Amino acid sequence: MQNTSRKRMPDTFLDRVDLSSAREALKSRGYYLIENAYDSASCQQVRQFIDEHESDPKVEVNYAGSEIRLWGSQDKSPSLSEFYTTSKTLLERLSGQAPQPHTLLAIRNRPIDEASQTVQLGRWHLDSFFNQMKVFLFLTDTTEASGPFECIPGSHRWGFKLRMLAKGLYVRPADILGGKRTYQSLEESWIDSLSSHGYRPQPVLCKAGTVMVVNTSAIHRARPCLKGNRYALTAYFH
Ligand SMILES: O=C(O)CCC(=O)C(=O)O
Ligand SMILES: [Fe+2]
Repeated sequence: MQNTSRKRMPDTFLDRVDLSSAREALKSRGYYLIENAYDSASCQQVRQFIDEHESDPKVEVNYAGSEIRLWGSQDKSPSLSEFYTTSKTLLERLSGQAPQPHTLLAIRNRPIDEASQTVQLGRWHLDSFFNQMKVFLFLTDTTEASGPFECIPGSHRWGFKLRMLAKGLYVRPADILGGKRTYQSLEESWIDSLSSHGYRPQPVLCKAGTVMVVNTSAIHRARPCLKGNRYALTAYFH
């Protein structure tokens, strides 16, 4: 990642990505990890950026103050802009099509109040029924307790999605009136029952500096953060 104080060439983790392995993992599992994409100094610099912006008027605060979201972060620092552009190039190389820019989210999670059910439940979802790629950069080591990204491998496949659609589990007639799709918030009990059919949620545990490309039409969530801090960037495209 480009350092704002000293000019140097941006890191090119792109050239280390094995595109055919990445495509294969995205097809079979729904996500692909690129370890050591950024060094710890770059991660530290972005964490500092997030902390410095926590009181911005436009910051989104969720889960009883435990989560802050800074949208449009690609316009707020050269290093974040560089990550956004690199993510776009990565998706372009993977799919052969240029994605349309949308936004870069910088997010920080701190431990939730474990007594509160409302901040824990209702997190499982699909971003979209149709395939959609996002690029994450984890800025802290993710652990079982830090609130890792979790997804159900294989749930991004068309066979799975169409079965769920046909069973009325993803979209319901009432969605038209409510303006929200059923798949935008899936019941925990249903997620539990999927495990007995071999579709088990898996946390993505990795080191700070790891990049993840993920198809967010898979069932996924950010597990509630119970311990430590969680900082990440998420690049969105259309
Ligand atoms: O931050 C996360 O781990 C997941 C958030 C999420 O659901 C998303 O970005 O689509
Ligand atoms: Fe999501």
